Amino acid sequence: MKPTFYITTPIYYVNDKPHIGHSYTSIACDVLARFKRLTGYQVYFLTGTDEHGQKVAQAAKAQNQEPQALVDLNVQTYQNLWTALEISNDDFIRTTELRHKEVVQAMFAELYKKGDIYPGQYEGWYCVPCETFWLESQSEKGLCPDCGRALEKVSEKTYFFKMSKYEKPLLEYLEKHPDFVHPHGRYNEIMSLVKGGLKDLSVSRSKARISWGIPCPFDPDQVIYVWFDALINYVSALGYKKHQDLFNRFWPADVQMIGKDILKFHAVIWPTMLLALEVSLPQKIVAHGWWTVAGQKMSKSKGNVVDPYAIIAKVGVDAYRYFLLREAPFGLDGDFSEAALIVRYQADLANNLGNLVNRTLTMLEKYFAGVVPQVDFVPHVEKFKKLVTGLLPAIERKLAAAAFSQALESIWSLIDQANKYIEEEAPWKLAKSDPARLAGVLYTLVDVLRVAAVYIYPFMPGSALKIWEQLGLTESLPAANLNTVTLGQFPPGTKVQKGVPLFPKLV
Ligand code: ME8
Repeated sequence: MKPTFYITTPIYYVNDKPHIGHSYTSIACDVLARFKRLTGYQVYFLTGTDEHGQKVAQAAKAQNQEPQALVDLNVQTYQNLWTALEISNDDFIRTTELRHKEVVQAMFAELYKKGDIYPGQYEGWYCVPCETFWLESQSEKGLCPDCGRALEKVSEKTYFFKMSKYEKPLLEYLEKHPDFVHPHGRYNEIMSLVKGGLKDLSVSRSKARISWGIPCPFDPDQVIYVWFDALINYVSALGYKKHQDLFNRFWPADVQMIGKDILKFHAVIWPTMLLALEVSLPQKIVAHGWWTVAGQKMSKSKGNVVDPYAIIAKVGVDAYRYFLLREAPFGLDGDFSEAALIVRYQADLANNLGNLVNRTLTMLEKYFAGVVPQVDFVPHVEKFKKLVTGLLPAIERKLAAAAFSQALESIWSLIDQANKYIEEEAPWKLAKSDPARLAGVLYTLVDVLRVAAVYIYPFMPGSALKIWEQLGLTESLPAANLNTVTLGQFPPGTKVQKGVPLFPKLV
């Protein structure tokens, strides 16, 4: 039995199109999913869309459409982008699906039966864009503390979730699991938030005000609050209480990746819901930083939203994936600029990786008619062996800490070393003076490229497959196992096939 790995992205709102920020979380999860598959894990990678709530209802109204028609249309923009970006999710959940709604209603009813959901009267302030209720004391001048927009005053019947009852159990859990929230600074934030006290949470809305949601199973006048509904996707997708084998195999999730904006929902509300339902808590919530453009939040009104397709058209899918993960340390904010993207493209991809592939294959074609030689002496092989042996533990450690940029640096140290090797060995001179050594040098270069391609695959699947193909390798790259990939395995006699440059000059 393979060990398992369950990873989730947030489920994105479908009231608008996805931008680079949304793609960041999905790409990061995709890298982890692909890496885990390459190290022998059975992976379940979930993403999806959050389709209920007032935001969607208002967007539909503004477009003179039924909410269901709008979400059916908009969900495709997410699905199409994930296909374009080669996101390898195993499942895609939509909160309007029956499999999800059934679980939400069952959980809501279970908590009601238990007394953890109870009726009451809600009076307070509501932020429509954020779908969040605020207390008078939390808001200044009637504005939302998160987005700064005007709050609406509401007074209505509601059901509350007894979150206060789980304050102590959550605190104890957090104390025992200091890795529950990553990075550690965010864990500290959550600790102080919980220590500050948890209030009961309003988890239903009057149907008269918001009808676009999952109906409360025992009160026809109420619909379930969109966040209570949305968080449950992580277990409804596994068929909670329906497909127990799938659920037991993958739950609790290993990594729940989110942006820092929704940390409180995932590290406070979600675990208290699970504690109340007596379901295990996820292993780890990983919160990443925020992408801005020229230091500004992306927004339609500012007209600075970066369209993923424009970037793909410019530098290709893989450079896009590479840039987002290489440029900014994962927990911190990053500022997107086309100038920085181009610098990375030229330096790391075109001049470094692309050039290494191109030079190696050109020399192999020139000196050995494109056939990988049989060799018994490989100059400086120890240097490469040392690097390759240390690579897997280093990358495992870095990816476990969501340090994507550092993991890429480690892979690039191998590529740098190979480029340096060409300069040091000067194969064009060896061609005249020492053909045996030349064979050894070129063998090492294709051998290093073979290993590098497997490590690159989770980050840039398309480019890794192109390198693989140009190297003439026929076994399946996605089926490789990094635990057994080492140097010295390149089959002599393989005919390489130089193709078009991996990272062509930008026009
Ligand atoms: O919050 N930089 O959905 P959402 C980095 N439906 N990441 C960004 C980003 C940016 N500028 N903009 C968006 C919701 N993201 C809820 C989630 S989960 C049960 C429900 C990413 O469409 C980041 O992961 O607003 C953030 O947390 C998520 O998109 C929010 O997506």
